[in-house]
Amino acid sequence: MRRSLALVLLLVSVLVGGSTRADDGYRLWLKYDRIQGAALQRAYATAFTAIVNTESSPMRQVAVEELQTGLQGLLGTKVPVQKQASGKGDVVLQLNAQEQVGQEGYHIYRKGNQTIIAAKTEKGLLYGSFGLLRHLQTLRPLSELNITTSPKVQYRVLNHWDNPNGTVERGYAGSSIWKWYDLPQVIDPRYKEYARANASIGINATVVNNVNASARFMTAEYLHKVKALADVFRPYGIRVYLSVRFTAPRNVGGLSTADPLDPAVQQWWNEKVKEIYSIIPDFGGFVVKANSEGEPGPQDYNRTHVDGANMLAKAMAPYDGIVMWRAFVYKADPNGDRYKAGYEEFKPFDGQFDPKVLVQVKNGPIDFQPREPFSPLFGQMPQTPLMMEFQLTQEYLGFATHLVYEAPLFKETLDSDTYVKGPGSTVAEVVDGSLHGYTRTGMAGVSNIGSDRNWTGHPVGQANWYAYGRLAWDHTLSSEQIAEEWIKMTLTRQPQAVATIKSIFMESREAAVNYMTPLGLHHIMGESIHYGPQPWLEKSQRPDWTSLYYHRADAQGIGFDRTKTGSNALSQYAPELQQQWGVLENTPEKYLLWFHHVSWSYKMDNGRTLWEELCYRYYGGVNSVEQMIRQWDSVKGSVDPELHADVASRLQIQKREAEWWRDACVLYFQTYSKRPIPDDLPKPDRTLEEIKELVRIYQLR
Ligand code: GCW
Repeated sequence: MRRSLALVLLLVSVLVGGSTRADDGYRLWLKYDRIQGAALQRAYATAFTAIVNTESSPMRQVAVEELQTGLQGLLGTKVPVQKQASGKGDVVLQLNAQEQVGQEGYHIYRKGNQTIIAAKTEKGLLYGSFGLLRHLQTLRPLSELNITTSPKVQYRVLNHWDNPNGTVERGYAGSSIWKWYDLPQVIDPRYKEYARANASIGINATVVNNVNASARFMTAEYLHKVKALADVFRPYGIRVYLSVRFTAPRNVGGLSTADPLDPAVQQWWNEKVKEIYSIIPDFGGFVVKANSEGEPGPQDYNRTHVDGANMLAKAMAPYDGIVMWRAFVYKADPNGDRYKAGYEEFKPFDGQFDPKVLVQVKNGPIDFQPREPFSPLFGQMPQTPLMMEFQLTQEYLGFATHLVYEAPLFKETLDSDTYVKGPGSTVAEVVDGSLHGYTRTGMAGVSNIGSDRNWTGHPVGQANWYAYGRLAWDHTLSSEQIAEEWIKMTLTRQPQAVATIKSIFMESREAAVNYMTPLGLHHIMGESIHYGPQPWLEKSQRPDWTSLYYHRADAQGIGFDRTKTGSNALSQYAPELQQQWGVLENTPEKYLLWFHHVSWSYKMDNGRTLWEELCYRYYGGVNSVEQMIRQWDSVKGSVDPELHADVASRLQIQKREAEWWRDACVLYFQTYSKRPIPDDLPKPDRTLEEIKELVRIYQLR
């Protein structure tokens, strides 16, 4: 009885109210909710009364479908699609070879009462359609409808670290969205939503499996599953790529070796690639993690990265595919410096890779820390296209419990000056090819997407996916602008609330750096799981997996000397940077402990000692989170209640964990500094042993 009453009520509320359902985040930033405000509503409604499309093709069809859905949602009226222009209120999709845009770019402009989306290719039309909708979703005036834009890099890639069993390495948003056991017969509707979201920000490549790769994906059985995904993604301009296990010829090919110089191995790969293209004609190519963290690679056969990468590139020769070879390598050497490993192994190979190879480099030299200087490889391999690899999933940024808007992190790396061709030779210009004239360019982001209803676990994780795509398209966009777009498209369009949320976003990354790893500390997190603080980690399977290896705290001070008196990792950078970062007084405080072992009594710019400043940073980080909580509270009426409550609860966890970090690090480093916590700061109300116990609980099996 009760149940049927509830059902009736539900039905009535859906019929009457339409949107009584709370916002669960599933629609991402493609919400298209009705625009409020009479003036803008009127202006938009008369400007867009029909969609004019003369050709039919799968890509045009999805562009038109998106425009129709979007306009209907935003304007509240159905907008018809027609073949003929009506002269006013038309949105016209127009191919035009003369447009001054790149192959994927577009030009949107007003011509009389019409809006023209012009491009050289259908892909440009697709991106332009999303571009127009974004303009309206963010409430920009019609008078500003004159947009010319083309992507700055060619391969705009999402890397999924998704395993065949449905788990996601470093994934915090549920399980994999790929249902390998159901494919190819069952096509989850999510695949299409995923493609729409990516197309809307210009992502054109997806690597669907983990770089710690299973050879399974090289079997016909699995290639047909991958093909089913490729078929869904194709109209959205997205090509599918696979991570390969270097020993696949042995694992699934029946060969006794995977030596890249062995003719039988080469033959196997040639045939495998041929088979792949017969199944997926627009297959994008391979990603390879070789001789890194135990993964197999050419060095197992006394061959080099070049031998391995070029063998795969040769197999790709007849096709339009590429090989993305990762430079994330380091050896367990207690006397070495992991910082230097990528450069040492790869720099000597500059100019030797096949033209189809891009070397994929993580933004920093260690591993996606809250803050890292840019990897010294950028700028130092002028003859080898280097791709940027960012991490969207928050492996070192508090998983899905911390609100950290990552665009400022991405921008910090991209805007860094390498000085390799004089001042102003930024990392972004290395990556977009303009500095060294790379013929291929790319950016990869390690995905934060999972099966959670809202895709990313933390609702703000969506903003990181969004920001990554926008920056891969155009690295000159500002973090603020991207934040504002996403907030307006996803959370609220009320100006005051937008401003407040934007300010939360903009302070969030620095807050995390302060409560986790201020002043250039790095790699002091929980062992293996990478959750919570563990600066006291002194022993592990490998020396470079401990915390001590990195912070080097002792009675005198703290930090890793990477100058000439230490590991001299600095020698891998341009002389200008060696001079800046090599001298303690000239080193930006944010990088201090990356490059110097600094005395506890060292005087900082503000007159405090290093020890005092370290304490203030940790306490400041927690204060920032408290401030974020208050700010988020203040926008309660402007954001969907369910979503608001979700973020509010996560902020509470973030505060609790920021306090762990603070207490753990201050108390632990105090055992070396032997100095008091400054008087005006409250003392931790627990002991170091108590926090150690907390961290231990999370590491129990
Ligand atoms: O960040 C580290 C992660 C590993 C990951 C590795 C990599 C896929 O802890 O889980 O493995 O980097 O980038 O290869």
